[in-house]
Amino acid sequence: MTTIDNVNAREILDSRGNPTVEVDIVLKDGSVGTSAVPSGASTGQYEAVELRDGDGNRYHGKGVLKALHNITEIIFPHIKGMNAYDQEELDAKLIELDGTENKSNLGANSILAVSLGAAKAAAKSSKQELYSHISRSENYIIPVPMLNVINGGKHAEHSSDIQEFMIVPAGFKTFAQAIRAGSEVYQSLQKILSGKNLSTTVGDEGGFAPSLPSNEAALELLVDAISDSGYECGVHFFIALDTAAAELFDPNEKIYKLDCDGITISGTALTSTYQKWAAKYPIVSIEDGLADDEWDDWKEMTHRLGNEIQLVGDDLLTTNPSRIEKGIKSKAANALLVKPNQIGTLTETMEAIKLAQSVGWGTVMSHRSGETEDTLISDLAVATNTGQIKSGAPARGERTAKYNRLIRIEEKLGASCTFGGSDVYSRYIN
Ligand code: 2PG
Ligand code: MG
Repeated sequence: MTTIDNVNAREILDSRGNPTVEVDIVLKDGSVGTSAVPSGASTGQYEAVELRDGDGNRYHGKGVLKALHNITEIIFPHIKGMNAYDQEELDAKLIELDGTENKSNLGANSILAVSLGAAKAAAKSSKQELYSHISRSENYIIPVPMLNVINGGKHAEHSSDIQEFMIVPAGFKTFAQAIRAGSEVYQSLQKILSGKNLSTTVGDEGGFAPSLPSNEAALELLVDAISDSGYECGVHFFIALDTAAAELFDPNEKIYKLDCDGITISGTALTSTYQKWAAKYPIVSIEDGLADDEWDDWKEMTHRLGNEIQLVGDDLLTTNPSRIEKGIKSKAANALLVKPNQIGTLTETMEAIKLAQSVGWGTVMSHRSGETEDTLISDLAVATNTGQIKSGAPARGERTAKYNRLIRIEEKLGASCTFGGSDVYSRYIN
């Protein structure tokens, strides 16, 4: 048993240049675990609350000094002396101290930094890799990366309505080969865009953000970039989308605005659009294809497309076990996007993953659009066998940090791990 002895908390910058929380958890034996919290832009309305100061004189109101104060003055006195190895007991204490459903009292950013920092400190203290501290296994699965190479929606102005166009290199034997191929396609895409006089500047997640005549034009570009790199669609590479549909939805009119296509469209018609695209392009996964309160439309979409396509709930489910239960019961979605900061503790995140996996749903570990250099999600994906991870483009340090960590984990584990590969999508690809 090693107990928590001290806590340091500081404001650092995330990848968008906004402040965020970083914490050091110091144990009695001197081990230190440092954890930094990411931040979303297309934030779901049911996510746990990210506490911001609202003081216009600092960081345009986005400072996190209150969150730091909550860590050092409110949380620390209650967790000093607690066993860092007992993650569940620590997380239960954090939840109790906050006392709200959505962690609005102390802030999910304060709580998560402590929860994850303690896990890292305990791993250090026991001289284990973080993934094996979180979960021991005989055969770990290295997740398939979903590489977001065209950024739109809230992550890039004047680009596609659909937030993320991802290439999925599932048809490879190892993670390292998959990343290499993904990087090659990313570079080919840049050349194609330059050749067409389209912008090669990038969005928040490192993908290109060209102004395109339609959303479908982005799918054409992906197919071209894959074949220009010498790979085959449907064999080496598949395609995944994150529509982030809540951002396009007008709840009064019950319609989705696709500005790039110049149309407004119902949930049923949007589902038909996905069906049409899936017949033409190797799409294996669509995230937040519909808005987060539209349960009936989600049920319809899952009924119509759920045998052919992984339908991932992000804003719909917010890594929240009670919303996941609802999704399972009502047969809305068939996969979970996992973002630790949507729920606020490691224990609850793992509970959400377990719940989804217990009914055979797919699971995708996820970064946020505002990221830090922290690579915990890579270890967590391996520890919990999510089989898939999205961490943006194979470019920009905060994105590649997660992929590079997985390259190192794969190397270290050697024969004790396998790459998720196309098995992950076996029910969707012939
Ligand atoms: C998403 C995420 C991450 P954000 O919608 O899945 O890609 O974006 O962090 O802005 O919510
Ligand atoms: Mg999403």
